[in-house]
Amino acid sequence: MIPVERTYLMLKPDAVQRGLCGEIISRFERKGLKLIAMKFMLIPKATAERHYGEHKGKKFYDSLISYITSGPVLAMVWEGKNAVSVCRAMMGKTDPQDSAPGTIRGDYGMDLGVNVIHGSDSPESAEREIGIFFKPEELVQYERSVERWIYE
Ligand code: D4T
Repeated sequence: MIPVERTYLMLKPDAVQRGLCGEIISRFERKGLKLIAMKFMLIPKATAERHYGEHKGKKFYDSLISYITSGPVLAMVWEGKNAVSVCRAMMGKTDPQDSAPGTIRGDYGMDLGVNVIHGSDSPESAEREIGIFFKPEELVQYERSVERWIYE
């Protein structure tokens, strides 16, 4: 039985502007996670406010919304065993200054407000966030022949 936890990952405007998307996607591919959806988009302000609703009222909220809507992002859904926690570990801490080398934010980021990537923090958040950015029919169902070399 192939595990199917899903997570929502988003390469933020700084990752797009700096040309880091290919390298970062490669990390998730090489790890063994399965890509099931991808969308290159400018996030409408209302969508950004929905996505970051939990931060409304915090002092960094306005700058967060203006940053995430400042240029295109690459929205993705990845699937795999414990996909949420595996991807969070690969991303590193929220603040790139605290992120270990070898993590995405540790390798590519310098500052908290420009931290390269978003990843869901729980399976429940993942379902919510996937629903904000994708229609159910945009999640692509397919078989990978390599699966038995990734999962025991
Ligand atoms: P995201 O949601 O972008 O993946 O980040 P995290 O899940 O790792 O962290 P978060 O929700 O606590 O923060 C969301 C987003 O806000 C920025 N931020 C955060 C900021 O600019 N200043 C701050 O003080 C904090 C706490 C960074 C990530």
